[in-house]
Amino acid sequence: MHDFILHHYEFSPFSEKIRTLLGHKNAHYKTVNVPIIMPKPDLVTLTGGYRKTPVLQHNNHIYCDTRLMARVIDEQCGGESIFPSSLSLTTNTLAAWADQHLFSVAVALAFSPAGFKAFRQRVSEKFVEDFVNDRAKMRQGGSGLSMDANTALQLLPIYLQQMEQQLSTDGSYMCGEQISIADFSIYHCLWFINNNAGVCMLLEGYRQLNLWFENMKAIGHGFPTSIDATAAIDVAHSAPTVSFSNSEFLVVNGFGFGDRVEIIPTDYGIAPVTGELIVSKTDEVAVKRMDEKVGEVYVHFPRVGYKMITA
Ligand SMILES: N[C@@H](CCC(=O)N[C@@H](CS)C(=O)NCC(=O)O)C(=O)O
Repeated sequence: MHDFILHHYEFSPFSEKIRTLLGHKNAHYKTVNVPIIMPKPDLVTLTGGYRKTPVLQHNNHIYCDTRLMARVIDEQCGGESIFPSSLSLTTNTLAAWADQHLFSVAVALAFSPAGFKAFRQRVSEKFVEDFVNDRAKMRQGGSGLSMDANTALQLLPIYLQQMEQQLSTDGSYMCGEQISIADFSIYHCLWFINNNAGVCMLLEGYRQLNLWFENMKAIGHGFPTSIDATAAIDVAHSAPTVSFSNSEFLVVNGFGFGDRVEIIPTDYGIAPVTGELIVSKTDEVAVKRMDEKVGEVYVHFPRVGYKMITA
């Protein structure tokens, strides 16, 4: 039992990455269903502004971005690490490529004529309109997720073919015989494509890759129990406060312990989170913030994909 609370929604690919990782670790955890579009008042109360999905909560610690969440889960759940040291650069780089680039391909396919038609058939017209407006707003001022459908249709078979070749000659997983973060990051993108009846056929015909996909799917989601957002907020509120020290604090770009800062995603959904900088490591920062509803919370981010400015 690790007391994790995953704030997610079912059809979110990045949530699927984390659900599958929790499944791989045989974890028992709680889940809170978050709205698919803004407003998300309960989630934003916890994060202080970050609106993306998923968010991982551990008592009064709030982890934004699956890049960091995956490391936290891997460390706290134990078992064989999905971050093998001997393949550190290979697995992390491949995962980052999938989370950014391959995800953009998957999103572009979801918005392609065939993908969008299939999506429309599953939801109401009103939801389609609200969803499109919400995602357009989320992209404003950002740089990510701008690929067009033709580019995606051109790129996908190249990548699938490369995966097929590698899996046919070099072990059951993306980086060899051991499952790694690269598998989870590639999986959620292909899962998203596979879930869309208008584009799922693009994944057909790659024997080894389909085997790998079925193995990843068979991992499942572990042991989730659903709770409501109020219960999650209560968990944060009733957790004891933590006193942080600057003994392992890394000064980067002149930002010191206790400075008031804003942390902002650099790709899309660029809402800032403001607080007092209390954790600064190689690829993790966290701010302390106070909220009437949740009390004192510590909001953590990876460094990759985020920038920090003085508040
Ligand atoms: N870099 C983020 C990306 C997360 C992301 O883009 N999630 C999508 C859903 S899968 C999202 O936030 N969409 C808008 C929303 O849910 O509000 C991560 O790794 O967690």
